[in-house]
Amino acid sequence: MSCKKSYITTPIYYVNDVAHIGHAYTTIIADTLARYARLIGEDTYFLTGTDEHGQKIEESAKIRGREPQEYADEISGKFRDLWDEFDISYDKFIRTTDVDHKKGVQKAFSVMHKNGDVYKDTYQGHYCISCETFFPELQLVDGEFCPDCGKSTSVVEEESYFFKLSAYEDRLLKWYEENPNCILPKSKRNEVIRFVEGGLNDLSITRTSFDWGVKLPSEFNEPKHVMYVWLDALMNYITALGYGTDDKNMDYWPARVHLIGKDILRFHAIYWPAFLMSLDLPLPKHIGAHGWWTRNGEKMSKSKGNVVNPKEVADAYGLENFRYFMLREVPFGGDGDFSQRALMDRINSDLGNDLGNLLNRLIGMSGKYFEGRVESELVSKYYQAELDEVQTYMDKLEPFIFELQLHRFLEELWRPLTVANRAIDKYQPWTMIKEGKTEETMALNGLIATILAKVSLMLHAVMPKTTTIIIEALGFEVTTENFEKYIRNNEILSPFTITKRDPLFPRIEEELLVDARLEAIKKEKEEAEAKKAKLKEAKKNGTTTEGVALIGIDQFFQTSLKIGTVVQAEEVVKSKKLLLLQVDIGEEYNRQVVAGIKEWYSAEDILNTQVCVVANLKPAKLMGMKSEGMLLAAKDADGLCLIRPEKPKTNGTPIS
Ligand code: ME8
Repeated sequence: MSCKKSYITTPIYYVNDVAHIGHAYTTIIADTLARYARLIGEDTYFLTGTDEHGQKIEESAKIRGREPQEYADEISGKFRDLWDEFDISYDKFIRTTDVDHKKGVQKAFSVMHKNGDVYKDTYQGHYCISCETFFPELQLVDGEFCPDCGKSTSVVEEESYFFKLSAYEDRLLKWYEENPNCILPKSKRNEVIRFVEGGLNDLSITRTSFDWGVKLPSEFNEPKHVMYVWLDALMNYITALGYGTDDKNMDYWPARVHLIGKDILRFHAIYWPAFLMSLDLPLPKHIGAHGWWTRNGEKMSKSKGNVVNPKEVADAYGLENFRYFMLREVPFGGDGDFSQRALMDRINSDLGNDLGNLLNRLIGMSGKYFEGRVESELVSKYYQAELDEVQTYMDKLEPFIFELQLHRFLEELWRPLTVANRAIDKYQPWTMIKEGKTEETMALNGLIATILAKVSLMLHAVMPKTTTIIIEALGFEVTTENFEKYIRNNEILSPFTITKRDPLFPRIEEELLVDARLEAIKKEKEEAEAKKAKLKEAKKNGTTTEGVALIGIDQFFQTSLKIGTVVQAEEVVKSKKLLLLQVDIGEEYNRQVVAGIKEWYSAEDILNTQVCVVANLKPAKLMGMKSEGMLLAAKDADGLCLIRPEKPKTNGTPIS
């Protein structure tokens, strides 16, 4: 399945949000393919970028009080910075606001029109801004909500140009049939076929309801229309190669693989090939749709606070460990769950025990018995069976990569490591050396080095820096020539002296990322438990949870509480706190109450208002003045307020 030119793409990401683990996943798969293609000597072009037009972006910018271009510049820059930090080996980072891209889209529009595939009409439909897609009424959930994302749709009626998608049904079905691997995994191809067999409507490809998009070519004289964002976006795969401008890199076309998530398969597997047919361009070799990442079994969303930030994971666990984990953990096309436990297990077990330890064992054995020297000349004399076994595994590997079965690729790649670790346990070099079997021991070291060399070369695209360290320790370099030599031609390693080095995968014992959501759940649980314990304690002691003794109803009624009206109020001049009040509580004389409320109420505020009075308190003296009651009040950090009846009540009404 090898071809000379390899053009590999990621989706271009919307600039309405920053990158998360899903974006990183697609990009890392694409980067792995691109690195592998380069290593085996293919002329490779790897494209990624950002999708910056459309109503969704325009609204995101507006909400933040920004101009769309300025906002897009910022978020696009963040994507690019992240990919640079992640060492993503892209050859071009395209932005749909690039002038050349816009020219290319206009050219494509004109060509499709010239070829009779574009016509003008009016459109009425239910539009989901979030998905930038029209949906027929029948597909809406409860007659209103988007079947893809669940958000509310709006009815849009506008003049629009249409693409004759319906005319491509048969040709699309023929393409799927004649190219069983055009959509990977194959199960997804069946879904697409069923969808197309259900019938295709023509596609509205311009909008007049907003203007943040590529304008139509000037010859159309349609200043109100902008291109539909998916037409604009899909074209990036050819405008990046110079379509519509200098055609400079069009010889990379058709793409070897468009990597995407399953959410955007329909656009790539139906609209895109139809557009390409209309443009008389060849169709991509593969469209690879991967599954969805969840976190601890749940969909990731900002509101749940469980979105995995790829940079945080890479910082905590190591970028290349993270790459390995993502590619190894889930079968391509299936959904995957991100859990730190699973990531730690992969690092400690696959990387630490199987790979890292093997290098340590080689360093240890060659250091102890041969001053670090490793020679492979005699490997086949003593360990031909092991070499043969390894070779059968190695021969099967490459197709897994280009069929996007990266989890299988890594699974199979670990078999030679098992052969190596098993050989050490079986032949016991420490015994052999004691028995004077020096040649056999050296050959065993040669076997381990040979297996490590082969595995590291094959693993290089997944873990470039780590494998470079291993390969350099084995005395050679990562080059296409060496790939040919050691993988394709099965040559033996030249003798070399290994140097001691720190373990590549130090053991990880505890979760390194603070999981905000789990922390919140833990805190909630702890609080609930503390509350329960307090209640239990209170029950036992016959108190409230604050330790106040419980009383019976008869005890409560020993307190006489009454509604009263303040009929006279004056400030106690010498006191900062006290007001002197006369309160009518329905008795023949008014009660004098000295109340400590001056900080919050003036005499004027309280005069002629109703209050609640404790009427059977023994009189007391405050600053020499008699007080024959107390007002009910509540005081917290914000200050004090009086407790009053909600509606006017007759003075003296008992409170119960
Ligand atoms: O759709 N799990 O951009 P986008 C796995 N601009 N992958 C995920 C994911 C998740 N939870 N969430 C997102 C667009 N992805 C368009 C593309 S291409 C011409 C235009 C990945 O920013 C996945 O690859 O919404 C998905 O296809 C892509 O991000 C969508 O990115």
